[in-house]
Amino acid sequence: MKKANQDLRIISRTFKYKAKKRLLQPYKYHCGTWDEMNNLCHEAGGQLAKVDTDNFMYYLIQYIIENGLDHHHYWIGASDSEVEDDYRWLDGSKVKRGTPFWGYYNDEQQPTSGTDLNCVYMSHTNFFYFYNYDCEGSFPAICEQVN
Ligand SMILES: [Ca+2]
Repeated sequence: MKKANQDLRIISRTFKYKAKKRLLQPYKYHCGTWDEMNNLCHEAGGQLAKVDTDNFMYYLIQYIIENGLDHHHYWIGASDSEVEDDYRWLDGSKVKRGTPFWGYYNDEQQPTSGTDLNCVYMSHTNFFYFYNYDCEGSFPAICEQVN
């Protein structure tokens, strides 16, 4: 229960942030590489979102759908650019593997290995599960306020 409250606080904080037009955003109209979008988040006082709990992911996806933002993939703040196959959030913490975070592709659960696939997005064509992809791909992003 404590955990749930914590996640709700994150959500309400990001809602407040958006109200100030500074945002948590689904950046619906801006697309860019993972680095470009993280820079855009920085300019807004945040960073690419850390989607590290199932509960936060649930409310985030609900928010995306309720606001009609569900027609895009979104970069989030996870990558294995530093060490192949060792996915980390921007604060250096480990990205959990498996269900309920990662999607399914070609008979395998993501992420698939490959130094050409180092950045993570949430897939609108697959219920916003995580997929890894070329960091030079062009997607909108979900930014999160940084304390
Ligand atoms: Ca990789």
